[in-house]
Amino acid sequence: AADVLTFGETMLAAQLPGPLAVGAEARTTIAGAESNVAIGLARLGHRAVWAGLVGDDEPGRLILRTLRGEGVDTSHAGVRPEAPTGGMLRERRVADLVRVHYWRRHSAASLLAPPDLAPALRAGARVLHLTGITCALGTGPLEAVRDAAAHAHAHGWTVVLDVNHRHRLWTGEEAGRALLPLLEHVTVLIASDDELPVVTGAFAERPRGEEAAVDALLAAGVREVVVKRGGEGAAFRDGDGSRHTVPALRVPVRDTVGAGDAFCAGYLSGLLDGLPPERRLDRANTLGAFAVASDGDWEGLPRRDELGLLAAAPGTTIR
Ligand code: ADP
Ligand code: KDG
Repeated sequence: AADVLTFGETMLAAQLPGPLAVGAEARTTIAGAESNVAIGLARLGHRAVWAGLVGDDEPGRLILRTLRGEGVDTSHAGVRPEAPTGGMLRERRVADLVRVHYWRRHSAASLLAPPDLAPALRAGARVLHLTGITCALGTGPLEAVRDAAAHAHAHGWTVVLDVNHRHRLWTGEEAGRALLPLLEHVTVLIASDDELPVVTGAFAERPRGEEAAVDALLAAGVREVVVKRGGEGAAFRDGDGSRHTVPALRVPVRDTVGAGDAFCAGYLSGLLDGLPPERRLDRANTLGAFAVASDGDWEGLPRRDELGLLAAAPGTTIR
């Protein structure tokens, strides 16, 4: 069986070093939070399955070819001729300000429904990885997430939910309504500190602090809560009362997009390797640092033998 099953929308992505409106040249690649996680895991030698839908088009072929080339299992991915693969464009507007545009409405990925996942769920995995992005794609994808979470929970898999709030896709209230009912199935919840209100239903009331938000999540039955704090690192708490905080690695920042997904891949890798919480956070921070210190979401992620690379002195040439 697989180590990790994940699914969601992967898009054709164009990366522009300047504004589109004046004709900046683009680099084409693929982007998608779940496939970023799958690639991060595959690079570390874990068996990751990505089970999303693409269109029967060139972007779809680029996505499947890239994932296969990275060693991600796509045997449960689907091709849908009736809808196109989604797309996104990222323009570096000024130095460190990046603007994102999506073309994902009515995309092949948004056609996902529970039957699409049945074979992958039957095949089994140790961990199910879910994100809030998939839940935001429509009622079919949300139902697919719900069914997968219930199935995985019932079969004793570890269920990991990364909140990954995308305010371009839905509001915090909408996200809360979709995500709160999932919590009963969630083993590990991963969120940025600013995303916590989405999953505690607190956006409508007075905002709660991080401590109270994590209390609420643990009370809802989540076993572990992992909070990402950007350049500050990350924190962990579980239902048994243990807590850990681990600082981020100090690296030059090139491109922060994808840091959260890399972090998640690192955390899952640590879980699969049976590491204790503090060392899971270490590996998560290490992958997050690789993502921010390199261009692209996933291109710069480490293989297992490269995990120690960031400890080298700045400016080192590896010969
Ligand atoms: P997201 O990308 O989901 O918003 P964060 O910005 O919190 O998530 O970043 C995720 C993780 O990436 C952090 O917890 C940390 O491990 C790493 N990270 C983010 N920013 C930096 C940074 N400036 N330097 C080093 N590591 C970083
Ligand atoms: O986490 C990185 C993602 O933002 C990117 O790969 C595309 O899935 C994506 C999204 O919805 O923004």
